[in-house]
Amino acid sequence: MGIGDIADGLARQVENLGASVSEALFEPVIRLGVTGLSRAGKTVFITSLVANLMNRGRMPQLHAAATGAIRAAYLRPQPDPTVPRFDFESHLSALTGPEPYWPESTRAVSELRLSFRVQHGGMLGTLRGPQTVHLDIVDYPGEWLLDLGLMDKSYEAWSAEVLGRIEGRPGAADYLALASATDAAAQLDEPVAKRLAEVFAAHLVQSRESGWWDCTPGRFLLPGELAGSPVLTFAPLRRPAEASRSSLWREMERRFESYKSRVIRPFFRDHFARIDRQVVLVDALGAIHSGPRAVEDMRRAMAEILSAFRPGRAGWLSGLLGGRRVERILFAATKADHLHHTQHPRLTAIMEAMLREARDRADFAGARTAAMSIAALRATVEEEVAHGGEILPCVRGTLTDGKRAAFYPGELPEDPAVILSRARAGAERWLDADFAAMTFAPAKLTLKPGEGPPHIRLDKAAEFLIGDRL
Ligand SMILES: Nc1nc2c(ncn2[C@@H]2O[C@H](COP(=O)(O)OP(=O)(O)OP(=O)(O)O)[C@@H](O)[C@H]2O)c(=O)[nH]1
Ligand SMILES: [Mg+2]
Repeated sequence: MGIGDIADGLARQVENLGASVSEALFEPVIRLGVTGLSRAGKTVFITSLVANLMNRGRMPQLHAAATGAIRAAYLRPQPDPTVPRFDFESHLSALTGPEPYWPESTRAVSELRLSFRVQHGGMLGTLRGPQTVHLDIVDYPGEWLLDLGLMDKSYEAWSAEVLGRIEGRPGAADYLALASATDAAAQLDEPVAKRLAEVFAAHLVQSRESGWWDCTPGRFLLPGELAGSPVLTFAPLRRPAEASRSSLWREMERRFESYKSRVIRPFFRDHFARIDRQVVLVDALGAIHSGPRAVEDMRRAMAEILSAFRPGRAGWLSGLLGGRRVERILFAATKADHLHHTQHPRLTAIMEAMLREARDRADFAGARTAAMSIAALRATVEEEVAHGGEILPCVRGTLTDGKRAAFYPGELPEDPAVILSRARAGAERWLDADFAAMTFAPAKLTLKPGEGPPHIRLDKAAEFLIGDRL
């Protein structure tokens, strides 16, 4: 290597350093957390949001897009090189290709950086010149957020609570039978521990599939590379009168504590602690379809999620947050394209009522919150169908088998209390109506230049989440 090469290398290093320093000093970064339980619509939301921010023809409600202040938006390398990148390109081509399909399920944290070139009008804007604003989008499973509730519980308290709560839920009978046949005071026998964890995890998975939310520990549902490790090989047991150091009970207790310190805590430290804005996606229509118990459960989960964002919560969390806090939280009911627009205000009203209750329940103050109903990718068109002398407001789309069909999901009540009070009363079924669910395939699209994929109120959601920072 010659002197020239070295000098060149040095210059480049300094250049890089210079770039990162100026970036840190002058280029604001918004960290937007996107979460929701599995299948809530996170991947579709991020993909469509980014596509619509890059091609802003369908974003009139995003002020900075409507005024033309956003001159350009482009993908840039993300700041955290060890976090998987959100695979935007593959997801977009799945959704907008010639044979569109929904993206595969994603099971971990991922991240994507979108950078904006912003130039405001007026004298101040002209004086300031163009600015760069970075939007770091962090996608993480809502299941991990709910784990926060475990942090201030001992293994004993958690066990008692879970064993008391799960009776009657799918797969719980098997687990409860196994747990009561197990001697927790006996010496640890690994196959016994493994069997307990497996049957308990199977119950969690089944409960989750039938619409229950509080299915913690979250990694039992999404184990990733931790599958089979001791930190996931525990389950709730009744406390025995006495337990020696080498007993099953003590070992379960140690594993529960490791789960807290080695799984939950690092997630909050590495990902959660740096979020400024948060959107929580909720498949509210899916829950309504599943019935009152799923709705009640969803309402409780919303309170629990909010309490994760409550300033001045548990000491260890405040320590991690170091005075930072999330400024805005949006609860969005996804897949609103399953409903004719005449019913959207009702869905929004249900979300708003739930959010109000969740705020009260979590004694939440601080961040601005909002509730909306949206569709990140509109898969249907509206249609009025005559049926038995009535006109039904339907939506029409392509089913997963390729056939086209019109669909009437049922009528949401005008007063959200009708849904919520029945849910709170622990009813098995809705009183006089049932709400059907249907899965549509994404529609085939022909996008004009400058247009992102069709959506419902994604621009309004973006305005609430990041509009003030652009
Ligand atoms: N009609 C319609 N369906 C949607 C929309 N968004 C999501 N879906 C449906 O919901 C499913 C789940 O969406 P994803 O975006 O993959 O959900 P996710 O939260 O990323 O799910 P996981 O990765 O499994 O946690 C999709 O396969 C679609 O069937 C939407 O805007 N409209
Ligand atoms: Mg996903």
